[in-house]
Amino acid sequence: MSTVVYSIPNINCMHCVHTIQTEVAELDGVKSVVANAETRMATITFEPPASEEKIKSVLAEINYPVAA
Ligand SMILES: [Cu+2]
Repeated sequence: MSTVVYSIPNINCMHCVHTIQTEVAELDGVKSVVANAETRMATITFEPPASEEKIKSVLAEINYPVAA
């Protein structure tokens, strides 16, 4: 099990938080997703077959790319 914390500058309201939490949670292996509109961060806990690469790819697809 791994936990990552990503900075996602596009998060700006509770709708963004909901979208991110719903979409990332659909990935197989993702155990929890907590996004925060104030800090613009998301904390994601996952295990295989989920991976950082897959999570970042979902976030980019839904228009919430992780800050470099
Ligand atoms: Cu929003």
